[in-house]
Formats: sequence, structure tokens, C-alpha cells
Amino acid sequence: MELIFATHNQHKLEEVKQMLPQNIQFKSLTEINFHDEIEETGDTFKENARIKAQTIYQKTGVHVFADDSGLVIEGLNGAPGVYSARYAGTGKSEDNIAKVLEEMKGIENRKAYFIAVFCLILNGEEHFFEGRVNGTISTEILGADGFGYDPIFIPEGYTESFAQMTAEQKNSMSHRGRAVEQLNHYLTNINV
Ligand code: ITT
Repeated sequence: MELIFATHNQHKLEEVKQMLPQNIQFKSLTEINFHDEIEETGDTFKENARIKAQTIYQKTGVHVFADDSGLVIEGLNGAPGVYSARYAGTGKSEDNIAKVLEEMKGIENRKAYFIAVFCLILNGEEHFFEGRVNGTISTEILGADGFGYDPIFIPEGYTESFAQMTAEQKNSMSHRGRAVEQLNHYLTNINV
């Protein structure tokens, strides 16, 4: 079966590749030679996941899935949310992190969660899978691994940030890990 992962984010690609079993393989957008930006005009993770998956499905007619994800911070009324990738406006993770730490100054409630919504289009039909992980926002940068907001997110029950964990550790509890688990379960059960 041919399956495309509709993302331009190499980190997502690597994480999902590590998590999906060998028998489920996918092609990246680079491999299918698709380099255009897909405009994320939705107000929700679900809508944006659908937009990305549908854009590639309309172009190729091939089975496809997309991941829309982000960090939701209680004390910032849900920001950066669907704007996580472009929060500081530069597209750079360091700037996004700096903006969050700045805006969190003086805010006591540091609770947050990461969410990933996957949209799978299989035989033209849409299926959605969602994963979440609760945690808190640290007061400083912790660790250098991972990507995005990993250096400031400490998952519940731990003292290390995602950027201080191994990829396996992060994947075992992350929002994306949980969404991939469901995707895998679905694909395995329908025997593709
Ligand atoms: P694609 O749309 O091409 O998949 P993107 O990076 O633009 O790539 P999103 O629109 O879903 O993806 O934005 C997700 C952003 O949320 C991402 O750029 C990070 O800043 C953040 N994010 C998502 N998952 C994360 C994770 O596991 N660790 C750290 N930050 C994460």
C-alpha cells in the first residue's frame, strides 16, 4: 500500500518513522516531490490536519495522513495553540520559546498540554486520531534534543523536559506517540 505523510517538518517525520512498525511505510512530501507550502487556514487542529491531508489527496489520489499539532498553555488562554509553529512570526523555535517564556513571566499557572491531531484519508474517507500529553512549562530552557517547544515542556510525573529525554522516552508518552499508536492500531486492524 502506498501511504504519504503530508508534512514538511523533518522532526515529525523522524519521530513517526521510529514509531510506526516496519510493515507500514510511508513516503514524505520530498519523496513525492511536493515542495509547496500548504496554507493552514483552519481555527482548529482538526481542520488544519484535514486541510493538509486533503491538499495532498486531491493532488495525488494516494492514501495520506497529516499531523497538526501544538502547545496549549492554560495561563496564556490556550496560546500558542494552532499558531505554535509561527508564534513569534519568524518560524524559529528559539524565538517561539523566548516569546512563551517572556509572556509567562509573572503567571503562576504553568499547566500546558501538547496535542497532535492526525487526519488519515484512506480510500477517500477521512479518519481522525488525537493524542495529548499534559505537563508544565519550565521557567528556563532545559536540554537541547528534540524540536520546537521540547526544551520548555516537562511532562506530568517527570522532572526532565522532552528535550532532555531520549527519542524513545519522548515517543512513549508524547501526543504524537499516542496519535501514532491509534493510527497504527487502525491500519493494522483493517489489514493494509
Ligand atoms: P507541517 O505542517 O508541515 O506538518 P509544522 O511544523 O508547520 O509542519 P504544525 O503546523 O502542526 O506543523 O505546527 C506544529 C508546531 O507545534 C511545531 O512547529 C512545533 O513548534 C510545535 N510542536 C508540535 N509537536 C511538537 C513536539 O513534539 N515537540 C515540540 N514542539 C512541537
